[in-house]
Amino acid sequence: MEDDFDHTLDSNYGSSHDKVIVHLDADCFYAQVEMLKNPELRTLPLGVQQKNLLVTCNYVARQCGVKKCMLVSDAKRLCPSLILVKGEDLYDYRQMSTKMTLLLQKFSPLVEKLGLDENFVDVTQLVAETLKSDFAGGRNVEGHVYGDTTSMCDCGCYERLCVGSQIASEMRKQLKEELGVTCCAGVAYNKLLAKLVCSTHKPNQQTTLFPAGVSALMLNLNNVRSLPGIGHRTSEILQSLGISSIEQLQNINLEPLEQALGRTMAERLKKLSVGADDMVVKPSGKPQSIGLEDGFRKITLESEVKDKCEVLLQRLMILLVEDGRIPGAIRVTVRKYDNSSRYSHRESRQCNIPSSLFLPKVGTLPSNAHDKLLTSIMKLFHKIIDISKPFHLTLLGVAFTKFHERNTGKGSITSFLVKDISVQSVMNFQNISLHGVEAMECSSSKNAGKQSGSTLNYADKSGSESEPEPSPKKTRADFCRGSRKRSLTESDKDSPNKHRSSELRLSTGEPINEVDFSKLSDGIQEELMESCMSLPSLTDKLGISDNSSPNTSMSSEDNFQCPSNVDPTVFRELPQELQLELMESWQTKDRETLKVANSSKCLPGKPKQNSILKYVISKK
Ligand code: DCP
Ligand code: MG
Ligand code: MG
Repeated sequence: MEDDFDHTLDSNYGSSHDKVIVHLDADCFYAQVEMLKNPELRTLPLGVQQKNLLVTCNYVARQCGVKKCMLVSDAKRLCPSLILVKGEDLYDYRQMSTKMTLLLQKFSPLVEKLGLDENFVDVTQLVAETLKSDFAGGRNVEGHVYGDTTSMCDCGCYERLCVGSQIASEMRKQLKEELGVTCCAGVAYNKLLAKLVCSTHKPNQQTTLFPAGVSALMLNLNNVRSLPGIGHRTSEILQSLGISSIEQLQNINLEPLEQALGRTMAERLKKLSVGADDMVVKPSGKPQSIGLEDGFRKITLESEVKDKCEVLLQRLMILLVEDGRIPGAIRVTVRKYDNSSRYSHRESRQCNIPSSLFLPKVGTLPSNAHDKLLTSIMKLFHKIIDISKPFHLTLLGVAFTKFHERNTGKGSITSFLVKDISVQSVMNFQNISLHGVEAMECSSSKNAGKQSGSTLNYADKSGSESEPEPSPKKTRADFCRGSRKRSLTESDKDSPNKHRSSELRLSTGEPINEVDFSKLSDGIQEELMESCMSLPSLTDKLGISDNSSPNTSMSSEDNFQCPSNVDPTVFRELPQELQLELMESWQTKDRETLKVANSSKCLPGKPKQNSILKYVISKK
């Protein structure tokens, strides 16, 4: 039976033991965060509720038979003393999630987040470094070992996985000490196995899987749905082929599977069924879309749609500000009630939105951005739903997509213009009323439009989301002995923006006396302009409204002013925004010069390093 499968593949495909992957999953995550916020809850049975569903509960409650994803009413029946907290506002869970991922990035730059409470960490490099050093603990396993350890592989994976288990233990220790969070960990040579073995000892424990235990682990899975990426559709197709168990999947020929699911899917499923997985740990980047959805029984009126969308939009703005990027499009999703079909039918439309809506003041939006966005949302809604006919919706979703970064990186020209870009803070939005926001599903998809089940990725079955993370700042932890150097972080690496700004610097060398803006490369011109437009401080100073109407007073010949140390001809050529900033810097500089006139450190009129002034200062 394996012939069909193997002839297309390298037999080693996805099953080499070279890597060491740690998978971490926080215990009763939302409940843990709630218990950290209110430690008195620790010893009491606690459930976290979204609408009428118990999304999770602590392990005290689990001892009473309460389970995740139960109806609240059932949970209460099982455990009348169950304390319920509302879990609709994901803010604290996200914050903790981000901190967990950041902490893990100290061990390896290869950290992939899955949902809010799980991370894969590829520690292959750290293991290799450890084994290369005079590390003596190479054959001690931390925590549990899954299955058989009598037969050993001779490729060196035993030592590698042992060291992996020690790293996992150190990770869990640090998560507990620094964040107060307990986690389970799974250690194996691929992602699939690390994830699967992680949940074999819960809570707050870890398990290592050696090759000899793989077969037992796979055969002990309840059914094919335990494999990542198998949703209800795929499992129904498999069911129609008479497959529900892993063993059946292992034994079926590739051909019928291929006919039913296509070649790629069929091959991947066959591999997964025997524990083979070649997916790499992909460092989590920012998601392609950020969205919120709200499900309900019935909405039939346009006014209800508008109200729901308004609430969704308000919440979405918080996420957007947290993310920091500027979206280029907005998408609306609806689910229409369909009596005839067992499965929900979603429909989406999206349209582009102007960046200018998101440019002003950091941490806030122009007052009419919300209204404009809501108008776009309703237009999209009307494209999907003909309101002249009766309609029945069971879900509404709003998402931002087509993101681009604000040009605020170190290498960006922006850094010449603004010394301190404030970190956008969600705190500015905390006074938004969350009242009426119920059990919103947060979707943050890397693969907008693709439904889970149609691809075989590690889709998060919990329905939570993947989060954008800032680059790691700290060096890799010294988990055992000897200090280890971390490989380059993203911010260490050269970026296109850095190249661009150095292009500008290199072409000038010493501060030049004349720069003709129009002679700068298109890219740099664009970047300068964009920087001006996207800088909150500057746009504020310029009084740019959301339609970006320029302040015309500076261009008036009558009012023409120019910093004394700048060539007037050059100055005139510059865009008004730059003129304004130069004026401002000049005036500030003058004030500073006055203040520190007696200081020998200060060269009056000399622009600061990295100041845009140095490009336009005339030699006098
Ligand atoms: N979650 C959710 N909706 C679901 C399932 C989960 O909102 N249908 C949330 C609540 C969980 C969190 O996601 O706390 C993480 O999901 P897990 O499946 O990892 O469950 P827990 O971490 O709560 O429990 P465990 O200790 O079993 O990992
Ligand atoms: Mg968990
Ligand atoms: Mg989880």
